[in-house]
Amino acid sequence: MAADKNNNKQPTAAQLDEVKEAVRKLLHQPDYDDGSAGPVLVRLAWHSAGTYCAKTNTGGSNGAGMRYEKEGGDPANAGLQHARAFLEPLKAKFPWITYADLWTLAAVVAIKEMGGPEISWKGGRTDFTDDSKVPPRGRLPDGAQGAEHLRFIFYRMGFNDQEIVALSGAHNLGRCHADRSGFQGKWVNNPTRFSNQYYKLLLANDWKKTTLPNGVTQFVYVEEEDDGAAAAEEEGGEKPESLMMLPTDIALLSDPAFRPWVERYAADKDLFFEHFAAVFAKLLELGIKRDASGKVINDENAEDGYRS
Ligand code: DDH
Repeated sequence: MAADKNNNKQPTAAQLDEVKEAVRKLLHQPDYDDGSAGPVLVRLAWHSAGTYCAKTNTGGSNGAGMRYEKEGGDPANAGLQHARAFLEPLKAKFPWITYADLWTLAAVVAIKEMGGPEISWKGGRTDFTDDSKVPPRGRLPDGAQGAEHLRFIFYRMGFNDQEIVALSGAHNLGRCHADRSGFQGKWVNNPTRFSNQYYKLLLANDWKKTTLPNGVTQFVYVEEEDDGAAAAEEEGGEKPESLMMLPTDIALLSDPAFRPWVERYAADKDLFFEHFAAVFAKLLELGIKRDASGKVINDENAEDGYRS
């Protein structure tokens, strides 16, 4: 009898715990960026899901299309090969999990481990077996643009203004790399600790437009040198790195519908954590159809999610 594609074998809780533990163990990467694989893993999950188009029901985290050049080679995804490489040994160790599930689960584990909220995650995503269903390039946001672009991109996925601001709080984590996106620097002083610092800094500082040597425009804030920093410098320590914001981050401040949410999240960390957990879980589910029991309903061309 032909296998029922909707009846894919789900991993046990114990099996998933093993994967989660393995993700936790790989987060500490002393020679990579700020010492953690966490931020780039979060970005991998976001870019895998952020291609979703509600109108055509295409894109989204199902399929793990970034393994193919068509999506992986999108300049918007530059640098995410590092995230995929971090997870490759886990895929080898736990071959029963699909890439699409592993990438999304890793982000949820990383956010929690970096001090963020618990995010609900469901498995059952499948991996495409060729690139025919990989979404077209150009669906991810361009940091050089403004509020209109943010709405164009995120409304396409089915998000509203509040959700756009909550999702943007992921920029508490990680940094920009000139050789990946053209932008340079981190948003907050501790980029491996999940917090609402991003919103506080957005509001508190006077962000100055600057053009980098590569011609890219971003916003910077150079911290006033306090006595501590001056002393550290005298002792041969390094000057604190100036923080940055993308033009799209600054758009959250100037837009009348976005700004009140920036203010609320800056003032109330618990509210931000609660809203972020909800919106990140929604992001990871875009385009995934489930039956009443939560099992993924595959279409006829997809591979089974789980193989023993
Ligand atoms: Fe982002 N992001 N992002 N971002 N993002 C970059 C880095 C990281 C935009 C542009 C950039 C989200 C939304 C937006 C993370 C998570 C999320 C970089 C730097 C650019 C550019 C890449 C590089 O040079 O390596 C823009 C534009 C938007 C928008 O329009 C709202 C969202 C929604 C998330 C999310 O996770 C929910 C993370 C994490 C990073 C840090 C990556 C790293 O390697 O460190």
